Amino acid sequence: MKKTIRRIAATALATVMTVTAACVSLSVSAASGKIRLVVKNETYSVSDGAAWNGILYDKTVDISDGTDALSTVTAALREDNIQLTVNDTQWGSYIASVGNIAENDAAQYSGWMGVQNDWVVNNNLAYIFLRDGDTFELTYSVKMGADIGADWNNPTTALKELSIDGLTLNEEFTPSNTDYTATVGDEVKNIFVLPTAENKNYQVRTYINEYSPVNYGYRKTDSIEVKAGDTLYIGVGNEAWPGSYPAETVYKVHVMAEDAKLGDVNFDGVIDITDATLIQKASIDLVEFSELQNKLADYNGDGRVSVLDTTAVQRMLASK
Ligand SMILES: [Ca+2]
Ligand SMILES: [Ca+2]
Repeated sequence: MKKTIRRIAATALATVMTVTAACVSLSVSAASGKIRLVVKNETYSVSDGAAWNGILYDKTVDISDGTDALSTVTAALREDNIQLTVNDTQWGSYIASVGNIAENDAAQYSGWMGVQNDWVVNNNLAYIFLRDGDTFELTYSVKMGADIGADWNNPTTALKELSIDGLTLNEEFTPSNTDYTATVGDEVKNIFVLPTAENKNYQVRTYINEYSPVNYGYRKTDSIEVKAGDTLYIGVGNEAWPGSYPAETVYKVHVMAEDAKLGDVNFDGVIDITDATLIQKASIDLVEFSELQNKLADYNGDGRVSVLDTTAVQRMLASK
C-alpha cells in the first residue's frame, strides 16, 4: 500500500516537473524577438477633422517568431489603452479605427493600412507574419495607399532612392541605372543598405555576393559586413515575393578596394587568377559584366572581352 502511494506521488511529481518544463520552454519561445511598431497618420489633417495627426505610437514590442501582425498590433495597443476597433467580417478581421480615427472618416475608402519594412502589405494583417527585427507600421491612408507610396496603377519595380549608411556610391543614383560601385579601401565595414522603392507595393530585399530571392535577405535595419570584392544585390519585386507581378529589377553595387584597375574585374584591389577566371566566364557569357567591368576586362585593349584577355592576364601573372 505504501509502495503504491509512493509510486503515485512519484508519478504526480514527474507530471508536475514535465508541466513546469513545458511552461519554461513555452515562455522562452513566447518572446523570441522584437519588432518596432509604429502607428501614424500623416495623410489626414486635424483641420480636415482628424482626431490627431503625426505619430501616435512608436515602441519596441516583443513577438514570438511567426506572430501575425493583427494580433501583435491589437495586443500592443490594447495594453496601452489606445482606442481600437477591430471589425470581424466573413473575409476576416481588420482594423477599422485607431485613436478615434476610423475608416471612411477622411474620404470614402480611407482607412488603416499595414506597412512591413517599407512594403505596403497586400493581405489581411492576420496573414502577415512578423520576424525579429521587423518594422511594422499601421498607417492611415486617404487614397487607398497612393498617398503612402503604394500606387496600384504604377507597375515599376525601380528604386526611387538608394543610399548606403557607411559607404558612398561612386556614381550618382539614377533609377534607370542598375550598376554601381562604392570604394571601401582595405577596410572591413559594417553598413546598412537603405533602398526606397518607387512603388511600395513591391518588396525590396538586399543580398550579398549571391542574389538568392528565396531567402529573406537584409532589411534596412540589418547590418551587413562588406569588404573589397563583395557585390551587393538589391532586388525589387521578385515574383516569388508577396504582391509582385511585373518584372523585377535588381540593382548591383560592387564594393571596390580603390579606383578601378585594369584587369581587376571583381574590384578587390588585386589582379589574380580569380579575375582571369571571371574574364574567361564573361567571354563565353557565363557571367554578365557591367559596363565598367567590361572596360577593366579588356586587358589587351582590343575593344572586346575575349579569351585573349584571359590569356594576357594569365601571362602577366606567370611573369610575376
Ligand atoms: Ca581582383
Ligand atoms: Ca580584349
